[in-house]
Amino acid sequence: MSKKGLGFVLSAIMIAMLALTGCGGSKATGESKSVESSETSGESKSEEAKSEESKDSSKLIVVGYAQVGAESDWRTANTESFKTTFVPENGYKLIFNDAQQKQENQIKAIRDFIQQEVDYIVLAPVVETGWDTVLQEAKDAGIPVILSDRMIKTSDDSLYTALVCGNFVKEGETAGHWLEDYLKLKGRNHDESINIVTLQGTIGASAQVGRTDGFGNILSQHPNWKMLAKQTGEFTQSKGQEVMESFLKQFDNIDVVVAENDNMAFGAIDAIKAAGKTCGPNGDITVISFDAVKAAFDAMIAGDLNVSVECNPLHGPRVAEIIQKLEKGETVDKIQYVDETYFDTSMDLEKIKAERAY
Ligand code: GYE
Repeated sequence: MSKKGLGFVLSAIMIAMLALTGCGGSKATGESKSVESSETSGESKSEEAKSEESKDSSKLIVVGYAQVGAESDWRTANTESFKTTFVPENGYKLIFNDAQQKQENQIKAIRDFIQQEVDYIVLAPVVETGWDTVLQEAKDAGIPVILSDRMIKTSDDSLYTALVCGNFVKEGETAGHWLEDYLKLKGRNHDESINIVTLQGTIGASAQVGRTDGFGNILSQHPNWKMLAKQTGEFTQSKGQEVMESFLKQFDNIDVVVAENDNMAFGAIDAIKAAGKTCGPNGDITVISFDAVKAAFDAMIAGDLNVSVECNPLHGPRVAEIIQKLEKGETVDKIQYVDETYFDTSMDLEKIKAERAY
């Protein structure tokens, strides 16, 4: 049980004792909701209400989230998912930190969380390596760490309690299989060279490593697929555009661009158009990307993007479920991959987009 969990039990016992001695404690527990609503209505509170409120906030499970940054639409949806899940009404207090894509900032945030004695630390690790020291510090402080979105490389799996993320190698393989099918459909045979460039994510991020490796697994089965160049676009639209501009200057024979997220694909599409070329199902260059955020559906509907391999950012409720189980002393699966699919222009995209949350 977490320290706050223990505090909850202790304060429950105290409330029960007050009720037995006739001090009105049991009535107060029932009033906690109205205390919250008087807070939002801005009415002045009685001393009793104020003291109930502080009891209430001491019951909240405190979660520190070391977020990567705000580099993409996916990331925005992920942040939103945490901010709407870990709210007082659900029994949580969230301490949110945006590390601006820098590992040193995430390490500092984790140390701050330890100092603040949070109940749980959630980490979306910007890169895979370099976490052992700080996670050992969290372990020594008795604070469980839940990895969300990306994985880490460590020789000591006890440094984290659970991991929930997309299966990035599988996503990369899905992209490769999609290209196999697409080329077949287009009647492009095995003798023809298929020239590919890749806009990679943040180098060393598990989302980058997995997608690059997964696509590479399929590419290695096709001697006619040529990887002309791979370079990072840092998962951002502006960097994606910049790198694609330089690829287009270096190579005049690009058939396919693999962008390791949607935002880099949007940048690549702008660069392709600025270079006087066309892309998408009816264009010169086939564009493959990952995430499948709403703007990717728009780009497919507009005929600029061919396919987006899904990566679901809504990890807030999944992490909350893990925390609830841990609070009850139940065991949780160490690694949880989210089921994912892909979307391309052969589908009814308007309909699918309307049903999606991000
Ligand atoms: O694909 C990208 C984001 O880690 C899965 O990070 C995530 C990736 C996502 O910036 O858009």
